Amino acid sequence: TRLHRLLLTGAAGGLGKVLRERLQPYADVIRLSDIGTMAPAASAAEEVVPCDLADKQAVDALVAGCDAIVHLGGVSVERPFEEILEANIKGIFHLYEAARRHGVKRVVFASSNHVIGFYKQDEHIDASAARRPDGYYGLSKSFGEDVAQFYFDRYGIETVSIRIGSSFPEPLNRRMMSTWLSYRDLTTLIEKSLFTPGVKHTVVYGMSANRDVWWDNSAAAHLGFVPQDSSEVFRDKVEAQPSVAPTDPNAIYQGGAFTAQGPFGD
Ligand code: NAI
Ligand code: 15L
Repeated sequence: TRLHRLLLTGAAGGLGKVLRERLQPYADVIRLSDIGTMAPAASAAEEVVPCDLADKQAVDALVAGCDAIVHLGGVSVERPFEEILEANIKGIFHLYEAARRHGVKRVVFASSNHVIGFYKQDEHIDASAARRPDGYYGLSKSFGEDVAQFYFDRYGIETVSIRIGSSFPEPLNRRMMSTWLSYRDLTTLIEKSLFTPGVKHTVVYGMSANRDVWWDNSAAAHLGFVPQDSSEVFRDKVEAQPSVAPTDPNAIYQGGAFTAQGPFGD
């Protein structure tokens, strides 16, 4: 299956740069957007459209003419609330309002494990577990998931909210042995999220086939996502790192260090 025009927000970011290449086969044109610097369009199959997600009118114009959206744009770490409010909270509202106005029927939302970050690492949860956001960032993603549910219930816009674990070239620490999502598996999961019919609002955990996982994806089985990679191949390298104290949030909580960041001096 193939789209005419796919919007990718957050295109200048770590995952956006990877997906700029890897999502190309799924659309005639990929519209790339970010507030940060992007490489110029490499061919007629790319459109580069700078946009601040906090600017409602700009987002409305950005979404016009697109068939589907992969929404990665926003603040991706814990930051003062006011920054998160503009990019993530207002940003996702503007995006869905534009989707409604322009008839976009499918969104893939980069949610985060930080919506459930206060569960402990010895707890096993599925998508129906009550959310336990671990900071302003996690709260904004939790709001984003609610926005996605609302726009489905009210307007029939379908979303897959992917609670991404840790998507980097390799797991960077012991916690990420459980949360790691390879770029290959991320790409497959986004493809499934774009093209599986009838997803309504589906919540799925974005993790590879790692040995010790905390999350159960059976509620998202209809996506047919079968991860191919595993953090296990990096185990020796990660375990050569200094050990983590049992009192360190990185050893206790699913959200790791995010649970102990902030409140930024106010
Ligand atoms: P990133 O920080 O590298 O990319 C995010 C992009 O959003 C940046 O290029 C930034 O300039 C852009 N952005 C920020 N504020 C903006 C605004 N007001 N208007 C327009 N663009 C704005 O993050 P990364 O790692 O590429 O993550 C992409 C998405 O996936 C983010 O939404 C992040 O929260 C989510 N995610 C990523 C995980 C990972 O392991 N990489 C884990 C969980 C979630
Ligand atoms: C996230 O949500 C962040 O965007 C990413 O930078 C990582 O820190 C990741 O979570 C993680 O929990 O490892």
